[in-house]
Amino acid sequence: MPRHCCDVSSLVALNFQTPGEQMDLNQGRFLQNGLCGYVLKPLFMRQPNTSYNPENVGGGPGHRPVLLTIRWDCTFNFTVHVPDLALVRFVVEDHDYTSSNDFLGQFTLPFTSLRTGYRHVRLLKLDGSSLSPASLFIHVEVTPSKFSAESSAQSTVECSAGKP
Ligand SMILES: [Ca+2]
Repeated sequence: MPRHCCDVSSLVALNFQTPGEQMDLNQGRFLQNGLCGYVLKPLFMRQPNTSYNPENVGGGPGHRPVLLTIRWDCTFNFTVHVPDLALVRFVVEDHDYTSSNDFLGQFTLPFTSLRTGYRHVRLLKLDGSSLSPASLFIHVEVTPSKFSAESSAQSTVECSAGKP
């Protein structure tokens, strides 16, 4: 098969019978295009001789680190290295001391679809159906990252002392 035929598309096998994180990520990826099943790769991945390397967090094509700050009960800081490819997944689990942390709801969306400011994140059940009226009320902030290749802290969580 000529090389140019292989560059046209990528096929991914996914078991659509099993709900879970992989299905959530898949649906989140295609959310930005109305779940039509087609999303164009970013330009840095479509160039014939791209040197993009997903394991290179120190630079390269598509690498433009930003700091994602989510405020809820706590403040969560994440360094996002390649925003054009990143997905953000909110997961809510119960938390008790007598059983495991059971899944309650989730919502996954592309980082590029995330809007800043105060937002309601509507939660979905394990099967992808709505968990209405359950939602998260959060504050989203995106700022240029001070990340450097030598820096080890890529994500942090800060909670106020004395909160109930
Ligand atoms: Ca539990």
